[in-house]
Order: sequence, then C-alpha cells, then structure tokens
Amino acid sequence: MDLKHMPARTAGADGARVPGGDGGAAQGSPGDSGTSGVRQENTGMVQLLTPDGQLLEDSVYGAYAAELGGSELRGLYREMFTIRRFDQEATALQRQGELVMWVPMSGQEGAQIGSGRALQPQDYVFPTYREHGVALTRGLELSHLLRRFRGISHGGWDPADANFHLYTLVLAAQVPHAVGYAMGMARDRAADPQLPEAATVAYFGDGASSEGDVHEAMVFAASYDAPVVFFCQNNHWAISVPTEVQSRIPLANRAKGYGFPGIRVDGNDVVAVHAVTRWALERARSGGGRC
Ligand SMILES: Cc1ncc(C[n+]2csc(CCOP(=O)(O)OP(=O)(O)O)c2C)c(N)n1
Ligand SMILES: [Mg+2]
Repeated sequence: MDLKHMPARTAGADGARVPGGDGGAAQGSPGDSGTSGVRQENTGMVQLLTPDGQLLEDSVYGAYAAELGGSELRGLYREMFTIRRFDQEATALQRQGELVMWVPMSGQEGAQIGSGRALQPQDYVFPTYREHGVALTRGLELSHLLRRFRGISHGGWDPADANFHLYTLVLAAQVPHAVGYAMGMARDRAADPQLPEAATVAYFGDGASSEGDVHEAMVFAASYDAPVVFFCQNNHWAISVPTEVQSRIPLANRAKGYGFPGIRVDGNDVVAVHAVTRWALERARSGGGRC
C-alpha cells in the first residue's frame, strides 16, 4: 500500500463506498437522503485510506494509523487475503454437501481483521456466526470453525483458549452476554487491581440491531459503565430486509440515545476500522465505559 498524507475528510452521502458495507464501533447505512424523504442528515464516516491506498490525516484516529508500520500493514493484508481464501473454500465445501451450511464473510475482511487486530489477548470476543476473520486474528485453528457447520460439534472450540466465544446463531443473544461478561471483568479487576485492564467486544449485524436484546444490553452497559464495545457490521442486509427499512437514521446515531459515543466507520478501510476500534477499546478498558 502506498501511504501518503492527504487532508482528512469524512465521506458525505455521495462519498460513501458501499460494497462490503460499513464496520465499526457502531455504524449505519451511508448517510443518504433515502427513498422515503424522511431520512437522516448525513453522519460523517471515518475513512483513513483513499480507495487507491493513500493515508488521510485525522486529528483523533491518525495517531493510531501512524503506528502501523510496513510489517503490520502487510500482516493486515495477509490476514484479509487468507480469510477470503478460507471463506471461498468453505463455501465450496457447502456447495459440495460437505457442510450443512456456511455463513460467508467475503466483503467484510477489512471490518473483521481491522477490529480483531485491535484487540489484546485479555479482551473477550462475543461473535455472531460470521466472524471468521476475527477468529483468525485470535489464533483459532480455522478448521475448527467448520465443525459446527458440518454438524459434528455443538461448538467447535474452547472459548477460553482464545477468549473467543462460540458462534451464536440466535440473533443478538450474544450482546447481553458480552455486557454481563464485561461487568464481571470490571468487578474482578476492582477486587484484584493486578489484573490487566480488559474489555469485551459484542459483534452483531445491522438486522440484529433491531432485536430487543441489543436495546437491553445497551441500557445495561450505559447504566453500569460496562467495559464493552458494540461492533455492528452493517452489510446493509438482514437476509432480504435492507437496513434502510430497519432504521430511519444511521445506526451509529442510536448510541447517543443511550448516552455513549457511536462512530461510523468505512468497513472497507482496514486502517480506519483498526484505529477506531483501538480507540474504543482503550476507552472501554480504562473505565471510560462502553461505545
Ligand atoms: C432471533 C432470530 N431471529 C431470526 C433469525 C433468522 N435469521 C438468521 S440470519 C438473519 C438476518 C441477520 O441479519 P444481520 O443481523 O444484518 O446479520 P448478517 O447475517 O447480515 O451478518 C435472520 C433474520 C435468527 N437466526 N435469530
Ligand atoms: Mg446484515
């Protein structure tokens, strides 16, 4: 990647790059005028890379991007490439009847590798059923991801091995779990200050964001300042229902109603996702609370 400094910018309605969707600590569909005529005002979306790979300046997140050297950037690219290749193989296995089902993640490599690489070992991930890229960053043996989809295991791995919970197929059920676990982490650390600062990350989709579990989890997280980061991957569809039907405003804007920051990030921009997730995790771990 050719990284050159250019002035910072945020994407406007017509600047948002849609394929692959948004990713981030919280996010929504591109700030658009929509089709109903009652759509939201445009919300800035964090982008640190231009489509041709030039680095943009940013007063908040630029410092995180600057810490990524050549080997780190090549590592991010290698993992995005690896997980796409794995995803293609698993999809082929499903088509051949070797897997009962497979949940593809192609197009979400930047969101998953960028966020997964922002985590520290002591953090704990609560995934949906699609976080194969995050699993790779946690060091999971990728073949273990196939076990559940082949129907030979109820889980496939020991969550404690890499602080990566089992996949949850019931939409949003893992989000309250992430908040409860984060509250437990905070209490453990209050009892034993020698423990490292840690946070949980709750991954969920744009469709799952309509589930009551997410609302309840966010209320709890706000009330108790739980060290949790809510990471909504907006691929713009919940099977056949587009995001614009599920929300009249960008999803990230909802965070304000709970009383914590919501940041919309270009999920195709691995550097931006990495930077924003690092920022959010540091805030959560250090007692700033959820975002
Ligand atoms: C509680 C619940 N309701 C319905 C379903 C059926 N279902 C499976 S995937 C899906 C769409 C999810 O969309 P989204 O949250 O955007 O995640 P994505 O699959 O796009 O990553 C639905 C409705 C389910 N698994 N769980
Ligand atoms: Mg979706």
